[in-house]
Amino acid sequence: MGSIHFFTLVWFLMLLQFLDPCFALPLCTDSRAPFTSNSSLDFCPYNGATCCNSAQDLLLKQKFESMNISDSSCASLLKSILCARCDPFSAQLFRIDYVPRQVPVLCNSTISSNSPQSKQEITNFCSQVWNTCLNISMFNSPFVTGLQRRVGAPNSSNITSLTDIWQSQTDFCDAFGGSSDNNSVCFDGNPVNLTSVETPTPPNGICLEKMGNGSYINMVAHPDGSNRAFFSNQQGKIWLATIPQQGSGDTIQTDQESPFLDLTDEVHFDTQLGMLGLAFHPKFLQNGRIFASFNCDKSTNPNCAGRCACNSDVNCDPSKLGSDNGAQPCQYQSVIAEYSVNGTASQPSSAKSARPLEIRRIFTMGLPFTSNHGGQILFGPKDGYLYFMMGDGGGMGDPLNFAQNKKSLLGKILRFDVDNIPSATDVNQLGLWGNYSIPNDNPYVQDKELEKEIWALGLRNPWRCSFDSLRPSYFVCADVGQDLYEEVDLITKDGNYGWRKYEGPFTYAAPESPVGNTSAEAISPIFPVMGYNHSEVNSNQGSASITGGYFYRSMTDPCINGRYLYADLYASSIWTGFENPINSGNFSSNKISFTCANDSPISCTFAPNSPLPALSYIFSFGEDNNNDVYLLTNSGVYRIVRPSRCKYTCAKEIVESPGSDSPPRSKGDVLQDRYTVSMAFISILCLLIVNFG
Ligand SMILES: *[C@@H]1O[C@H](CO)[C@@H](O)[C@H](O)[C@H]1NC(C)=O
Ligand SMILES: *[C@@H]1O[C@H](CO)[C@@H](O)[C@H](O)[C@H]1NC(C)=O
Ligand SMILES: *[C@@H]1O[C@H](CO)[C@@H](O)[C@H](O)[C@H]1NC(C)=O
Ligand SMILES: *[C@@H]1O[C@H](CO)[C@@H](O)[C@H](O)[C@H]1NC(C)=O
Ligand SMILES: *[C@@H]1O[C@H](CO)[C@@H](O)[C@H](O)[C@H]1NC(C)=O
Ligand SMILES: *[C@@H]1O[C@H](CO)[C@@H](O)[C@H](O)[C@H]1NC(C)=O
Ligand SMILES: *[C@@H]1O[C@H](CO)[C@@H](O)[C@H](O)[C@H]1NC(C)=O
Ligand SMILES: *[C@@H]1O[C@H](CO)[C@@H](O)[C@H](O)[C@H]1NC(C)=O
Ligand SMILES: *[C@@H]1O[C@H](CO)[C@@H](O)[C@H](O)[C@H]1NC(C)=O
Ligand SMILES: *[C@@H]1O[C@H](CO)[C@@H](O)[C@H](O)[C@H]1NC(C)=O
Ligand SMILES: *[C@@H]1O[C@H](CO)[C@@H](O)[C@H](O)[C@H]1NC(C)=O
Ligand SMILES: CC(=O)N[C@H]1CO[C@H](CO)[C@@H](O)[C@@H]1O
Repeated sequence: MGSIHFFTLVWFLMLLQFLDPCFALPLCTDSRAPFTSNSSLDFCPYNGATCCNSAQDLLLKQKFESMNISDSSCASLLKSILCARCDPFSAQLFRIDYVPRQVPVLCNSTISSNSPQSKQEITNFCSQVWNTCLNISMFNSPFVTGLQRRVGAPNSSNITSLTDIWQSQTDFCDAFGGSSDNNSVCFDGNPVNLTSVETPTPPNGICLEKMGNGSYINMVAHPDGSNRAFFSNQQGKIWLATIPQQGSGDTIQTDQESPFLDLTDEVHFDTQLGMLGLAFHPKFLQNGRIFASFNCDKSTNPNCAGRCACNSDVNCDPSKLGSDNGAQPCQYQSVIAEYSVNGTASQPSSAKSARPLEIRRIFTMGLPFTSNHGGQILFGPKDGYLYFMMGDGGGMGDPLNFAQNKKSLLGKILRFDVDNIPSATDVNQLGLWGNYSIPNDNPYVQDKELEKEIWALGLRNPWRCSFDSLRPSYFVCADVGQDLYEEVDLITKDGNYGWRKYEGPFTYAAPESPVGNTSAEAISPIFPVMGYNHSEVNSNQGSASITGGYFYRSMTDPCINGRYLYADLYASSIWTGFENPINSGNFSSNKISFTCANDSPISCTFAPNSPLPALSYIFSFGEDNNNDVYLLTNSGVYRIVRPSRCKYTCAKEIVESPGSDSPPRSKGDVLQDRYTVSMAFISILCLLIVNFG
């Protein structure tokens, strides 16, 4: 097949993907993306995208048969419930973002819609299950678990009927029922079918206020939930700052002279080198643990030495790499180091500084070249593991094909357990790259040949990832492209994002490939959910670089609430991505204009004809404890504020009368508002979307 035809085919497949609302994110209960099987399953009624392979389908069939349900109506309901594991939305049905369940959430409400176009009743599936099955005996009932069980109800294995275990329909549906809330769907007996809703008019624009002049790479909200945040720069200093309320006219207060932690002596700073990541342990308030990710220089720093990513395991000979901008292979390293606030204050939350003494070196790896090494670190909000974003290590087109090589940590998202630190002997025996252990559900734990740190692969240079604060299973990364396309990916366990076989949705041919090729047939790449062509930001192909942001979950600007924000570093352009249907993983995105509020604490009226982009370089985004979003640029720190402050219209904004300063609001109020508004929005969507099966 000629490359043009193949190209057309890829486009056609993409088009199909966008037309089929049930194809995209969707996530399985094990955090993997559903896969597309080329034939229907024998037992469960799923074809196309599904979470079950034929072996899992067979297991479900055996489980169903072992239940020996005599009544055919009840049997058919139970079959659909068991098969919900195969639904491409099973992660939502089994609520993996909350407390994962044995049984999917059974739709228990008879929603009578108040929207005129869908005056329709949705079956109360939970009561249907109760009424059909209450007296029917079954082995290995999945309904023996749960609270509010009948006193003396049997625990397992015995033949039981629902009434053996549950007092009433109410008790039963309190335990297993639910509606489509929390941004999740419920199960109504049929495969989840999300229906698109009318796209709301795109927001007018983003209103910014300039909060500080400093140039930072990381902003991390204080783990204590207060109005404070940490800011770090690329040179290696971290400051603790207080964030003033919106409308107060105050700027971010940092004492430049007394940083929270100063690692500039350890950090090697250059264009793509420096302190690139900062994370606080999920239990920081108890244990005071802090983690920094940075680059160091082996030639000047004796503590900076680890195994080289270019080694014989991956057919890479460092002596053949040559020097890159004068640097020798593995002169520069990527490290993650641990620090502590212990001893600097009575409580970690009141610490104003951290001890500069490194507690532990978590990770060290020598880099083949000087670019594309990600560097961000984030703790997973659900699992508490440390995710480390690592690029392909540089070189045009990933010459050594590291990103597709599962024996290399380059071009990967890595996942570490930093709570169980093995002994030095074990670190050596296990062939680890530092002082951490491997979570036992990492995808390659069982395979001795492969790198057990890998969570996802096929990335070029993940530059800024985030977990959606409302839906932690949405782990979004922007991945910087090579020649054509900047992409945003939804990261799933063992997901392969295609580089260097694909650049975004396009096939990519590496200009040189001294070792290793991956055939297109050997991988099933997960294509980006958002992105842009280089031609959109720059007529000279080349200089574009994506900066990933956040799902905007603040109600400060209700018109961008729920949208994913991302930017181009050089062009200073910003996009918002809108997911439709909600929870589908199917996004459309628009470039959005922005301007600065006249009453910005620091003046930042952008010059209309300035040759420089308005914000200069957008390095990163940040999110505070109110879910307000910030832009970290080399011209300073900007906060997204109410659209009316820039005279943007947003119908959903409640404009307060000028001069009436609203009283300070607690985090609870803000969350409550966010919840109320998003629930109203979600319930309208759900009326349209869910369960018309
Ligand atoms: C597709 O189905 C055919 C037979 O129907 C089978 O031989 C082939 O291995 C399947 N391919 C994949 C990728 O599952
Ligand atoms: C399954 O149920 C039928 C009656 O409904 C019964 O005759 C049969 O023995 C049961 N099988 C097992 C393995 O219990
Ligand atoms: C279920 O069994 C109870 C008593 O065991 C009986 O009163 C009731 O009518 C039965 N219901 C159905 C729907 O068979
Ligand atoms: C069920 O298990 C719980 C604890 O697992 C136990 O306390 C209870 O006695 C058991 N009930 C029966 C009926 O076996
Ligand atoms: C559905 O289930 C949820 C969660 O158990 C409960 O709060 C709600 O009241 C139930 N609704 C109906 C109509 O039963
Ligand atoms: C909804 O979310 C809240 C926490 O935000 C959680 O406590 C609750 O169990 C969730 N409900 C369902 C049905 O998952
Ligand atoms: C999904 O729902 C839409 C509208 O409710 C319907 O037209 C479509 O056939 C459904 N798709 C499936 C696969 O059930
Ligand atoms: C930021 O820079 C501007 C322009 O140089 C200056 O007027 C302002 O005082 C500075 N603000 C802060 C908080 O440093
Ligand atoms: C810091 O203090 C906490 C609480 O006492 C303790 O659990 C932790 O191990 C200490 N960490 C270090 C590095 O001393
Ligand atoms: C493991 O920790 C020890 C003590 O901090 C350190 O000397 C060593 O370099 C670390 N190993 C790696 C690979 O970072
Ligand atoms: C990889 O594939 C390209 C073309 O597809 C070819 O030119 C190159 O020689 C291959 N490299 C190796 C090491 O096989
Ligand atoms: C057939 C069977 O498994 N019977 C068991 C039912 O459960 C009780 C205790 O809950 C056991 O004693 C029985 O052996």
